[in-house]
Amino acid sequence: MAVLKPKVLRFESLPSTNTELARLASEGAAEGVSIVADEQTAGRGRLQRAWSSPKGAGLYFSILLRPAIPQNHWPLITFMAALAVGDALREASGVQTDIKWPNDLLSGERKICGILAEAIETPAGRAVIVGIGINLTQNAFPPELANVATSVATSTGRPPDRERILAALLDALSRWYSLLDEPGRIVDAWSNRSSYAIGKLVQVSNGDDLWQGTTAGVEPDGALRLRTASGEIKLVRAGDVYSVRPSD
Ligand code: BT5
Repeated sequence: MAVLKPKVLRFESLPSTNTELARLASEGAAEGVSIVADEQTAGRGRLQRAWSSPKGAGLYFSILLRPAIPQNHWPLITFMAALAVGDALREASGVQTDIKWPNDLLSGERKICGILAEAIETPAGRAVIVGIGINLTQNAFPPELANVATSVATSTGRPPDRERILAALLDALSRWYSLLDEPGRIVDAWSNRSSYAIGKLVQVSNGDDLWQGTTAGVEPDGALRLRTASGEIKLVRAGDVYSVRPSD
């Protein structure tokens, strides 16, 4: 069982907490070293997308992990982080969340948190940087996020307490990380908390292909099972999932 001892470094402003932590990891930083920044000037999502990170409006956090699990289970690191964020938001601010495969937390069907797990090579071996962006307020969001994003302040109607959420997140990450070598427990817990795991009509795009189907659970390695209209099961390992209303 892996024991995680987070150690938090704080910055006023960084291009990206993931990028800075990757730099520290390449210089030999230990597992558990974490970064929090008040703002990011080049916050990133997947596929070089931008993560809006205005000053004071979010918890912009990254943690360095060196998991001793088989490579094919590494997608479960994103699952374990999503479980930890869900716990932290519930415990520290009373926000209930849904998980959208593979890396989003939703509140009221809008994105409140995104997770970016990036594997890197370091002198001490392969490592992963898990970046977590939680929206605390949304006053400074760009207009294009108005209909897709939400924040702790909007969900609760109260000013969010960043330090309390951070403390709860560190505790929850330590708890879930210790279960990473029991993939079945991570997948079961994730499936219980995700309305996207089973029976959801969705479209999945992975750049080249667009599929429509009904979700049919996740594989032990985190791949999403999609049942298409012809009854075929496709395994989705990367892509974006969109909920579809039956009349669409
Ligand atoms: C993600 O990517 O959701 C991963 C986001 C990870 C951000 C954290 S913050 C700390 C660490 N340092 C970094 O540089 N990154 C990590 P993806 O699934 O690709 O979603 C990106 C999309 O979400 C964008 O294209 C926008 O549509 C939308 N988006 C951007 N900023 C957002 C925000 N603050 N809240 C909600 N949605 C946002």
